[in-house]
Amino acid sequence: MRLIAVEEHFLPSEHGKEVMAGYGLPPAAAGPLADLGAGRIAVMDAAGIDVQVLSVVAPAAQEVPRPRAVDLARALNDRAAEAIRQYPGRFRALASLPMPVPEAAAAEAFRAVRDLGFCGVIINGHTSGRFLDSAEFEPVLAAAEELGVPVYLHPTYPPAAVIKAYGAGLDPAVAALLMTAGWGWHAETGMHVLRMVLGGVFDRHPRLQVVVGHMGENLPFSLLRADEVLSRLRPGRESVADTVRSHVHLTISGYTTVAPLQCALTVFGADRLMFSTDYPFGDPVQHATFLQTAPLSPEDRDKIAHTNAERLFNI
Ligand code: GRE
Ligand code: ZN
Repeated sequence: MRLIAVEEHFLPSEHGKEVMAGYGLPPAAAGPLADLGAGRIAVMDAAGIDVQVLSVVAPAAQEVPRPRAVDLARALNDRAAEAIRQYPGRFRALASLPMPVPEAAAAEAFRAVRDLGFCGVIINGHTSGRFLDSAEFEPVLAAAEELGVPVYLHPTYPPAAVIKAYGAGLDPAVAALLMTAGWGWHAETGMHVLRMVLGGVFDRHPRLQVVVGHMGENLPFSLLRADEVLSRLRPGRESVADTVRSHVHLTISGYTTVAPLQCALTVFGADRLMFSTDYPFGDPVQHATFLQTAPLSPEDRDKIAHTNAERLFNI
């Protein structure tokens, strides 16, 4: 069974300090993130992964002061393009974008997809506290829609006000994890998707497709509750749940237990779910074993393993 993993991170060592300034990475991640060579290919082979869709770890170029963000995003994308050339068929990539300069971000999306052959773009949550329903990001969303590629909406570190409010009174190391991979990232990214719906993004961009990781960033569990509360605000219009289910795809990254998988399948269906491992934060063998052993029909397993990604990302 062909296996395509669609949320797989890298970070060239020469850009590590600049991308992660002010944020902490697990120290063990630095080596695997920087490796786009034989070591990464060996990890993929050991897990039976045929293709990694590469993306720079959050926040990539998003919190770098302009205009430097523009050159940084180009350099990061050029590095991914080099890896694709070096290992034909094993890598594809999502473009990192200089979101602080939206016009340049749109231009970089065009360059990455048209000139470098990338299969989508990745946006790491808010940009200095501003979300994708904000008018300033319209050129970026219009570019993705025109190019016919999905926007991977990945979590990032929370806005300063959130860190202050939710971190108060906690050990800083505990607060840092609670507000990110331990819970907050998933709450915030699910909320970001709902902001996009309520802010009219999908009315303005009816062909736009978004991908969220982490088994749907809490959306499968809470979408119908949100629908009941929020659809009342939009009488006569498509329901919030239907809008989400026609514009959002999910990947499993970091979730390797059956209950969330079944919830995602029940609420979103097998045509909108894809495999990913969140490398190097998730273990590729654990994720691949989960996909192989989870209670799925052969048809659904195939869709999740590769056919959905082939269709959505044109791989
Ligand atoms: C992720 O990309 O999802 C991630 C990080 C850092 C730590 C944990 C994690 O970027 O899941
Ligand atoms: Zn990730």
